[in-house]
Amino acid sequence: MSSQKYIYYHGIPMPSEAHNTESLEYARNFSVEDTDVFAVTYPKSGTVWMQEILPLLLNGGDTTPIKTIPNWDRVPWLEEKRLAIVVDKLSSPRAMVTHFPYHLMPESFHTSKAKVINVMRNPKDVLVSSYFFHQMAKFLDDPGTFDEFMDTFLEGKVLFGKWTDHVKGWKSAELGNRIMYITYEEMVQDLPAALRRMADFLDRNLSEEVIQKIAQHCSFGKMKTNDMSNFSLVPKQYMDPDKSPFLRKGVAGDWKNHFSSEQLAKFTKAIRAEMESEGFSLPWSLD
Ligand code: PPS
Repeated sequence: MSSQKYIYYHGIPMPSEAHNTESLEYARNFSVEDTDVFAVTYPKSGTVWMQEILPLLLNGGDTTPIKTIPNWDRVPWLEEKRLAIVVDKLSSPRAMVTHFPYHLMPESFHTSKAKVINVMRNPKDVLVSSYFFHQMAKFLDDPGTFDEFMDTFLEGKVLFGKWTDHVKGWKSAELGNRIMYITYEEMVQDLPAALRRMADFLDRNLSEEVIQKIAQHCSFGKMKTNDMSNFSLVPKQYMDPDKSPFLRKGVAGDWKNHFSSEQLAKFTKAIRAEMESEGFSLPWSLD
């Protein structure tokens, strides 16, 4: 991995464009409040979707934040440089996202009552989404061929390290009823049902009308045309939508259009080997 493009923090590569030593230390020492809500994701698993969903669930469906504040300032990444700049402007309850593995969460997080929604996505679709993202995000390494990138991904030489390590860490987190697990696929299949589950978890009593309104505003089509969420505000030299839009396809199962049978066998074998000693099963079939 190019040494200029990534900073290593506790052995985990993160893009230097958005992270530096100060932002990472700031995150580690961050003072978490009991009312904070974190959406935790491995990259390309639904982070930006949660930046749309959380403000709406927490404020009862008021669309002002999603229409007026860019996603990175509205629901900032815990570990990124922007957090220190916008933290005082966050309304309470604060919503943040993070790609941090569980063991890097701030100390104050562990003693707080802050809640976590962990969104996991089928790793085959994570790989495909990440492959296209590496083509459009100029601050990341060129992914090479899909075959090469699969090896890079399986070796964990990608932003935030191995997918399996991230999932294992968060799945075994001992957070009791402070954590809720959901998959990207459940959200794609029935967004209103996913929103109801999240609203219950966050102790928000929302009417069916509000749930439907939130689902509509968080649909892939609506988010794709929301300039506060589609990264069109980012200069082309950093993110080039002509190579691939950030909101690319928004479906489950696109991997079927990209994996050969040999690649599927290799990918499945590698992920299985990493997961076999775990006490939980993945919510998707790997075959
Ligand atoms: S990042 O870079 O880690 O913040 O990326 P992340 O936001 O986690 O993941 C990007 C993928 O999420 C898809 N996405 C959505 N899918 C369905 N519906 C909605 N509303 C939605 N919003 C974002 C986005 O399109 C990326 O997936 P792919 O497969 O590339 O389309």
